[in-house]
Amino acid sequence: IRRRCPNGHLIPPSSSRFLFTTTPGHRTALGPFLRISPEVTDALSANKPVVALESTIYTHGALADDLTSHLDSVVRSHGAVPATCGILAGVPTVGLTPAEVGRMVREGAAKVSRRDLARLSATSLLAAGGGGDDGQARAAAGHGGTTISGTMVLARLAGIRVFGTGGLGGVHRGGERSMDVSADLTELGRTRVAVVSSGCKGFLDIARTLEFLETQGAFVATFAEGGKAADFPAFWARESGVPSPSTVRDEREAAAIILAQERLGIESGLMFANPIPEEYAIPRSDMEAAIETAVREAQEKGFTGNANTPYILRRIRDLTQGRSVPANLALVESNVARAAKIAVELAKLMD
Ligand code: PSU
Ligand code: MN
Repeated sequence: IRRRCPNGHLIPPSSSRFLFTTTPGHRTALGPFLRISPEVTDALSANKPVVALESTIYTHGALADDLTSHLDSVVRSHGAVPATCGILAGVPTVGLTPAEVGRMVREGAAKVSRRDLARLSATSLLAAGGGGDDGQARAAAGHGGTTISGTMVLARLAGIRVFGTGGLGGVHRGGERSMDVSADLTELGRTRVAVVSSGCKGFLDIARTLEFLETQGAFVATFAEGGKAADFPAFWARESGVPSPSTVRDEREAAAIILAQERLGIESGLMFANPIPEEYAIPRSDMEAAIETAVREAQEKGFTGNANTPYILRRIRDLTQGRSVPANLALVESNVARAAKIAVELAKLMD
């Protein structure tokens, strides 16, 4: 049930609507909590295709925030509605505008995975609780760029089934000792959203990443012509030396798998890997020196926890600027287009 919030207290001046969660057995309104833009609200209630997009790629990744409007238009050009997710001044939001993302980047944002969502969103409850100092609570409310994990949680809550992005987090090299395993992987084990990415970057341990996803019960497939066998892609490279557990030939097949998963009531997520367009691909060996430098420096400088990946991403980008940036842009655009096409096919199958 989606309604306008009856309590004027927290509604921002815009006409944005809020979601009342509809978890079975929990039907009472939890309050004005998740803000969903009017365009996304309308698309969802009319069963039109919607594609979730993440905000960590702008706040802590290697992409510039001026790409937001471009990715939005890529989604639209394929007949779907874009829904960038993140936390804006303490309000978990689905359907951030490019200007809002720009504000988050300018003013600074925390990196938000599943574990961080509640803390950043809690400020709105303090303001609503009465008796508190509203202005103070609002001033303390921070921005959050949601990772794949954080974005999946928000997308699932809003009812969005498909999400397009760049690279998936994974098991880090040496992860069997450090236990640095991205929360993206456990999220795929528990949250039914289909993620389209170019696999994961070669600074990760791709073989262990796939082992972990298998244990988590996350479906993994790679787009391959004719559905032939293929590697799970390594971001800039189409080959990783690690075979993908399965392949799909086109968006329609991917959509059917997403729908079957839903009909079966399986709550885990799905990972559709989309190899980088051939003409932009960079051989693994060309990136290896930069990767090794970045991973070594991160270790020497003590970048652990959620600071590790952002350091490595930016360092690799700086060390390989000329080559990696155009490749990064091309693959994100290709993934987002693919996600939109999947969402369109899914809407047709559900009609
Ligand atoms: N890998 C990339 N680009 C990215 C990320 C990973 O090639 O932008 C970001 C994504 O938001 C991903 C997050 O969800 O990093 C994973 O971070 P961690 O390894 O700390 O879980
Ligand atoms: Mn980590």
